[in-house]
Amino acid sequence: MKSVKTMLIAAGLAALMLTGPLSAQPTAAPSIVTASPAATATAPGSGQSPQVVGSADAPTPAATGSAAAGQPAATPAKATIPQFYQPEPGIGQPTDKIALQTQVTALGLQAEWFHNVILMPIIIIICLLVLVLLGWVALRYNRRANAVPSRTSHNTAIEIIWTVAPVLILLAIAVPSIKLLAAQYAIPKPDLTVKVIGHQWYWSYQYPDNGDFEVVSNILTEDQDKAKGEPRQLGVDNRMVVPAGAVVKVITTSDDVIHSFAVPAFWIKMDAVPGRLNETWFKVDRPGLYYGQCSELCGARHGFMPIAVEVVTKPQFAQWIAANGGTIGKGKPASSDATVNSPISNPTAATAAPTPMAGAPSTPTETATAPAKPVGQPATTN
Ligand SMILES: [Cu+2]
Repeated sequence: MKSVKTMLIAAGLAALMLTGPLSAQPTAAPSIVTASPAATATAPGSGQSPQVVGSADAPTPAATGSAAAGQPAATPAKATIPQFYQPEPGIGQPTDKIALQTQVTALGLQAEWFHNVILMPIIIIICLLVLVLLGWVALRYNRRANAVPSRTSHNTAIEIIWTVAPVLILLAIAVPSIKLLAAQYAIPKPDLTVKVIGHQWYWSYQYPDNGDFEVVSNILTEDQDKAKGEPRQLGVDNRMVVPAGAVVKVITTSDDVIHSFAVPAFWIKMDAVPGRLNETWFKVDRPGLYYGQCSELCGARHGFMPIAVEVVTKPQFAQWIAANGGTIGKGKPASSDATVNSPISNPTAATAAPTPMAGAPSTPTETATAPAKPVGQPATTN
């Protein structure tokens, strides 16, 4: 059985090398070969989620360049998993204006203020000052206008000014900057933990607090985007769903190369590194649909692994958890409890999240992805 599978994968690889010179780099070939035992080892570990088994195998056929290869695995779930919100122009997706996306988290608003009120005025003033000085020097002190130049070589007052002024400017920037940076890393007590795993080239989301099911999220085709009214190349078949008003801790990791989980409207961007757990967080009060993209060049289809985060009400979240076969709290069916994410009803939230260290797999969550770690050889394939 195993050898048949290995032969199939080997045949696929041979075809890949003949047909796809771009993706079949010499470094990629051996690493995918080792993927065959890893992929079979992954299947039992993630046995509770049939979606995973199918899509754990997906990268190999997907490497042939067919976007549809990753799709069938997730299709069975699609019919029953509810989607609550439609995309809204100007919210959670790119717009025509030259500005940051509308921020929907407190940190995002803080960052937007820092950008608009501190950084932009300072840089505009500096640019204008330099422009005026250059123009003044060019016009007033050129050879014709100023045939006999001054011999002055030092001016203590000016030297003090041009040393002290930049120091003051840097201090004015440093204070709000460091405050913002610190706030991004000070994760409040989470109401929900979601483990985000990057794959070449799709995302999967594990919900360790809710029965540890996994959602596999693949990009939609352009026709599907049009039919569903999703923005081009941002629509996905299965979205990451979180409740509004909950502190969501996001743990990022990868099973092949380095990806980066970024949602501009939340002001988050965190690398997903194989063999490591990084963490970030967000809290969104406004229900809606927000898009992001992988933001670390991760291979041929890097541009085709969008992120769609749906922020829903708590009853909707309970409904979504139930539809995925998950649980609320310890073993309670999701549908019976609307207070999904209060830390009281969900005591595992704080403890389930592993600390962000690379180490031996200890939780079921980790063992599900750990066998795939050697696959990527990230340093070379990225
Ligand atoms: Cu990526």
